[in-house]
Amino acid sequence: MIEPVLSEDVVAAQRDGRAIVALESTIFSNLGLPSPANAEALDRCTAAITAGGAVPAVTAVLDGVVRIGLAADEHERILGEARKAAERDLPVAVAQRWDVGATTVSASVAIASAAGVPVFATGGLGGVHRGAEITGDISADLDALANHRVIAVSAGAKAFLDLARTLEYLETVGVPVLGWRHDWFPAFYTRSSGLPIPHRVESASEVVAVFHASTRPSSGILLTVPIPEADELDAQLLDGVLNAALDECARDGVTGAAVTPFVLARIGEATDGRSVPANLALAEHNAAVAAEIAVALAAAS
Ligand code: PSU
Ligand code: MN
Repeated sequence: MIEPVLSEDVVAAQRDGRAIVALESTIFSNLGLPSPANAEALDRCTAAITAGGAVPAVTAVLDGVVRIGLAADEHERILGEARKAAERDLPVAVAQRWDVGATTVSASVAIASAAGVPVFATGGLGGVHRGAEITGDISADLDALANHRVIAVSAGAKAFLDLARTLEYLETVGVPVLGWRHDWFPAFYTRSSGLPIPHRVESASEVVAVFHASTRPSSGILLTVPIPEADELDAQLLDGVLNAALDECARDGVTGAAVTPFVLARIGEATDGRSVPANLALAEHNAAVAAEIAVALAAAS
């Protein structure tokens, strides 16, 4: 079984019963955001968690070792070239001693739960891809939430996915889906996908109460937080960009794990960089909300 190596910060926080928020590393690598916005995203997310009274704990595989909590001078290793590591890739990354494995949401929640860190923040969750009825492409992020005891905070998922099927899938595998002071499932760059959220919550203590009332010993919950209003992008502009990027995938044979990084890169180019500040703003906001949840959870334990 994986045995993540915890940083001194994380060990000390656990000893003292202080709040911790886990982060993934794919979003901060060349697979998630262009340079230098990726470094800014990492700085802003970790600063938001610290300002919220919690300890940030970035997950990654470095030199074949599964880690949670990186030293500041190790952060730059995940900012460059990295191999995408979903949960099922972790054993391979260890056995083959990958230099830098950038953890996705599925890998991160697996690592966080193995390390006893119950709160995790990201930008956007993976989901059921459009056309999954043909390709079968359903992100491992969804099953990971059903199988690891973590509260995952995300701005919903990007609209290049099939968001209605993503919600259906989460329902099937028994993951509670909560909306942070919001009635709609958010679509990452926009506050609403038009799909109603199963359950609205108003406070961190309410999220903690839901977590404590779980029916399964090793399942997580998804807390969706809409992008702040001031940072929201235009839905129509995005629709055109997403459809063009998906057409390009189909034409050029881009499939599987390559789809998400490909579409993310096209969105960045086609929105003339406007998507990048929005992405940073929502990731930072999610990190701040996650810190609030982690503080409430630590106080309740
Ligand atoms: N969505 C984003 N930004 C990202 C990702 C998704 O808006 O960086 C990354 C996350 O790491 C997520 C992964 O866990 O992509 C999902 O990839 P796939 O669709 O291959 O499961
Ligand atoms: Mn996939």
